Amino acid sequence: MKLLVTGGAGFIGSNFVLYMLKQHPEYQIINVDALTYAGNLENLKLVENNKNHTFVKADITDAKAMEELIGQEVDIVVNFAAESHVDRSILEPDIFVKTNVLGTQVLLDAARKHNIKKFVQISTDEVYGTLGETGLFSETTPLAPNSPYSASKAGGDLLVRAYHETFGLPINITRCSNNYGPFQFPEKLIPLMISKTLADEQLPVYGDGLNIRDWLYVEDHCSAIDLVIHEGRNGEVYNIGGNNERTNLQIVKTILVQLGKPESLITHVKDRPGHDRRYGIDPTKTMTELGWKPKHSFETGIEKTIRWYLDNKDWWTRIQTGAYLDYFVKQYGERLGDQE
Ligand code: NAD
Ligand code: TDX
Repeated sequence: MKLLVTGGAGFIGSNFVLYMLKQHPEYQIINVDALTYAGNLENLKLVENNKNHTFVKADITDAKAMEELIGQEVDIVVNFAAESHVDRSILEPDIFVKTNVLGTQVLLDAARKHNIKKFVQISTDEVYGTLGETGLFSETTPLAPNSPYSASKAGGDLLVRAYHETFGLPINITRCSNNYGPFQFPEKLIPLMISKTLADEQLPVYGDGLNIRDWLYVEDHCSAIDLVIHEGRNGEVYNIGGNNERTNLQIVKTILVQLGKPESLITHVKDRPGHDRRYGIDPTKTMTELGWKPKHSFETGIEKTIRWYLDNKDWWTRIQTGAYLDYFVKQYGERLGDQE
């Protein structure tokens, strides 16, 4: 089996490559990534010398490059490549449309041309918009994205659906809740708060901190995708989540307790525009149809994650330089001067 994994130097993509080469050592993986600010080859050190892993630096919007790669007898395309950070999409929506919509369409065309066996689109629960205090997102919840990021992901999903309906391309779409774990770029809530807590810096909590996210340890997301690849029914969408809803304040306080730091580090800052209040995934279909079950509770997952960031300080301190710092000032400079 030959897989083309896009975005495999990013957070979930690199975890997935490592997971698949462990679960299926005989599979061949072509890993294509443009190495944007979020792509980091250090994540793939463990498989650097693995003959079944080939890394290619290329952009998924490059039609010629994608056709050449998929033309190498690829069986399955798993598309992780994306611009993934909501705050960045508010500052710079255009690159989100380019990568998440156009990039997906370029891949779909190449996949169609070479008659691949399946195209798996890695999407997100954010395409469903926001929930009130009750209810959960199911696969039939209407799409109602609220940020340029989630709108661009929904656009990608709709193209995947259309290529299935119009051209008969075999596809699955997965929609997972918030992931956390090793190799997550320290702009996202959990690694950002861990790194700032360790530096005794202010912890910027948006608004009242009572927005709710549904958290899943990244390895459990990878095991679900593995099942979708092998067992997913053609044309179907699968929601992935572990029923671990927490407010942002609960997350931050958990990190503070585990690192033995005071709550006085918490700083409420101006809210994210269009900030979705609550996400919650109903994973029943993935669990009953595919037999998927997450291995980690939030408690075991967060403990493992904090341990990883403690043990791999070099990894994230190296990231905290150059382009990342420029972005950091643009994103937080104003907010930290505008405390509530
Ligand atoms: P990430 O930002 O860590 O990684 C994205 C990767 O894609 C990076 O390695 C980057 O270099 C690469 N990339 C970006 N633009 C590219 C392009 N034009 N061509 C080729 N490569 C490109 O993101 P992540 O958190 O690992 O998310 C991976 C996927 O999972 C995304 O599609 C995201 O929408 C989805 N998702 C993420 C979460 C989450 O909580 N992080 C939850 C559900 C779904
Ligand atoms: O500094 C912060 N302070 C804060 O209060 C940051 C970075 C975030 N937050 C809040 C905003 C959200 O309510 O924490 C919550 C989580 O924020 P992010 O880590 O930015 O994630 P989110 O916006 O929920 O989106 C994530 O989950 C779904 C991923 O980034 C997406 O790629 C994925 O699709």
